[in-house]
Amino acid sequence: GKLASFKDFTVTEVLFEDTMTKFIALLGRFQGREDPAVLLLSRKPFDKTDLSGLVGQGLALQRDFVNDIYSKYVGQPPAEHTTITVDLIYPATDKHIQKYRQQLRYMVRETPEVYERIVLPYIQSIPPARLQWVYNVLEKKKEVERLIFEDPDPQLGFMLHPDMKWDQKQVDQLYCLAIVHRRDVPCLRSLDISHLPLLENIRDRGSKAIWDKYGVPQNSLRIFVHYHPSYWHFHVHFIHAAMTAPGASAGKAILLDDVIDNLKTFGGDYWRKRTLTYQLGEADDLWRLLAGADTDI
Ligand code: M7G
Repeated sequence: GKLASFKDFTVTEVLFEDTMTKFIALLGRFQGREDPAVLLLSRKPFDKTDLSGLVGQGLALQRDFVNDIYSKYVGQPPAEHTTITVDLIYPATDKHIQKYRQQLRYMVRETPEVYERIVLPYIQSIPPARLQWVYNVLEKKKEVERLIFEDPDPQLGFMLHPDMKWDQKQVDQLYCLAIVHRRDVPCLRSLDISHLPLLENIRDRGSKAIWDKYGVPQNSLRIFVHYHPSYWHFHVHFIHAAMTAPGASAGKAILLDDVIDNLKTFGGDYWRKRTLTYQLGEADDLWRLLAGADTDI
């Protein structure tokens, strides 16, 4: 890809840092520009395809201590092992800044009534421009060369790409995203029995495409949707079962198998009738709407 540098970038705030996963989110500005930018930096996992390069000749060592059979060093690996992943969101909206800022999380119980009265109008008020990247993908204006699989059917079809979170280097970090062609399904709540063929198609043909391309079998895939998602156009996450991702946790992820099985077992209106419990950050607009509303959540 293209090389660039952020030399005119000034950091104004550390939004979030996770020392365990080696991830930092920064807020800042480019010189002479009004709009804020969000920069996400993460360290890459060790490159297991070049282990000898990692610990061989190139690794400069400084000894910290030795005690009997135990010793510790500070190591400087060769440059190709120290690259980081950088995601830039520019211009960043308040929503992006809120999403990455360290904040308290609350659990919300969303009844169907709360969904209809508060959440649905909120979803409908989101400017369509937020989904521009999704439409760019569906219209083949972006990420064309990254396409893994497409079923072009307007009702049952979807496109499968590597998720932005995955650098496609190691299959045990696999993260792919299926985006449906139809534009009338914002989320889990919109699903009824008529969507079963769509859901099963995504599960079966998505898994098959991942097997064909990456050799990862379906029983090594954690396939789920988010409720709430960040983007209200129906999509499905495919990640390697070996991975622990924050987005795969309770209060956020619902397995696609459960989405399907509940429709089959309990009826087509299952996801419309249920109370759904999930987490929201206190900086989220929706949290403020729900917390301020005259209702039990
Ligand atoms: P989500 O469940 O709406 O929200 O998932 P989340 O971001 O809170 O998980 C959207 C998914 O789309 C995430 O896994 C993102 O990493 C991914 N994603 C976001 N953008 C802007 C892009 C993009 O431009 N390209 C691709 N391939 N994936 C993206």
